[in-house]
Amino acid sequence: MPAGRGLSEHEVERQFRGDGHYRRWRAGRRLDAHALHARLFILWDRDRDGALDGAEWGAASGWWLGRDYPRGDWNDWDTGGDGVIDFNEFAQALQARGYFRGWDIDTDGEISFDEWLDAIYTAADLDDDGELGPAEWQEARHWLR
Ligand SMILES: [Ca+2]
Ligand SMILES: [Ca+2]
Ligand SMILES: [Ca+2]
Ligand SMILES: [Ca+2]
Repeated sequence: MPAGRGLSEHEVERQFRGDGHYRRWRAGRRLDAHALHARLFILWDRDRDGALDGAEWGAASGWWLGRDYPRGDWNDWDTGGDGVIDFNEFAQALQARGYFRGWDIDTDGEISFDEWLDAIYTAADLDDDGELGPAEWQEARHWLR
């Protein structure tokens, strides 16, 4: 990346097209709402124990929901009240926030590569200046693993 400027969406697209990221999200199927929720759950569940604790939820929700989706309180997510967020609670909370609808711009029920890239880029561009600086890019790579 040239000094003093960040990555444009086109440059980010070049990084991701072909590196298998989007394919992993699709997992051989359509990237529909269930597949999106399933992939996000894996990415939010940093210790991979099958549930989100408060620290995992706090860190991941800030980046993934950003300014576009209301996060709400822990109790809105852990509706069962057992102290962790399981997959069903997670999927319900995202659905209540219109998360999939926000990604599925053409409303055809699945997330295309371009829609996926748009959503990732919007989340990653923390200062909303239309490009990804080194710190923004590093954080995006962290959340996408
Ligand atoms: Ca966990
Ligand atoms: Ca729970
Ligand atoms: Ca779509
Ligand atoms: Ca930026």
